[in-house]
Amino acid sequence: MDFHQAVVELHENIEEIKRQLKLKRLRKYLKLILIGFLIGRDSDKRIFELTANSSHNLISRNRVSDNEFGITLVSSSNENLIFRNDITNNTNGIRLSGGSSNKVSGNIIAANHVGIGLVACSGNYITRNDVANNTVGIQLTKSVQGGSLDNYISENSIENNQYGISLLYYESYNNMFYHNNFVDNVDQILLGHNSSFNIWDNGYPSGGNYWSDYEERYPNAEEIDESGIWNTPYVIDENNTDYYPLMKPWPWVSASVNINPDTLNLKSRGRWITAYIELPKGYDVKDINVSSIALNNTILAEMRPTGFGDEDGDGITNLMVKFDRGDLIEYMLSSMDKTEKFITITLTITGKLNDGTMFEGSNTITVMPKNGIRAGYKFTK
Ligand SMILES: [Ca+2]
Ligand SMILES: [Ca+2]
Ligand SMILES: [Ca+2]
Repeated sequence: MDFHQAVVELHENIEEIKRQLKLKRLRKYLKLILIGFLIGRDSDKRIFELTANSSHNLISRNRVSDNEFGITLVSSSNENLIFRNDITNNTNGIRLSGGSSNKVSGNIIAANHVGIGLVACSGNYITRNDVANNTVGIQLTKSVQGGSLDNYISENSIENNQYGISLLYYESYNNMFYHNNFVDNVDQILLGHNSSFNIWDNGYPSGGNYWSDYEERYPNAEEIDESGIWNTPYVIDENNTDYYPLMKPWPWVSASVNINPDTLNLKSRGRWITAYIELPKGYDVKDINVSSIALNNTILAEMRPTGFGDEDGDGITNLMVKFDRGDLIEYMLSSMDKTEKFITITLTITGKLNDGTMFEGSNTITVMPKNGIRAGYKFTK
């Protein structure tokens, strides 16, 4: 099955699961939140363990720290999504063993012994994680079942680890690493004496990875045309070369987003909902391509009206865009439990700058699906 299709189905599955478990209510009682099926929590400190053959689970928005094993997927656990967790100070942060088509994305993985460990697994997607200050950032290793092959590791920030990536065994090969930022790891990549072939770029002009030690190693390198790619490959060893190293860190800009109204009355006749988007230092909201802006990958921003201002008065200019309120309400009604009295919904806005740099930011609003909101009613937590 196509992986993206699998993720779509996973999301659909999740909505059904949430309805069944009424996790919205459980959320406030749980320190550790798993959205999905059953997870063991036993005395040898395996906090989140999906047992063998566990598939289509979402593990999201948990804080996992000070465990021997943080999040573990045991053999043949496939097509799970480990998304936006905060994983710190564990011996093993995330460990995938023997599974495939799992997606590990958007997690903060810091100060673990091994941040993400892949053991004898193939065809997994490790993307957009922030992997910093671990002994080993990402480890691809073997078991008696074999090595780790054909995994995609892209758009991660891999910074200040002792070893950025560890690939010690020749049984692990044909993994693809591109659009990652390797910044100030003591050893960017650790390979064994007997290494195998892995892919370190996505061809030209898409490019390979950003290496913080590049200019020190290749002081005479030059840019290929105006591609943002160096003309001299970054050689890791004889089987591992990034042929198209990036001159600048891969951009994935984190935007600050405020969506109004904070509470959405589903009976309201208003025409729009409004989003105020700020970008971090070094980026200009005037460079945002409005036609690329979408809400939850579903609803496109209106081309007008738009505007610039400083809605929250913090001195940072925002772009204001509008979304059709009817479209949003329709989208929400199709995806939520209408028997709930109120629901807090996270809305994620994505878009691109004119140069192709992508940004993303989220904000929550409250919705009262059943009764709407009486005039003057104030919602307090
Ligand atoms: Ca708001
Ligand atoms: Ca702000
Ligand atoms: Ca502002």
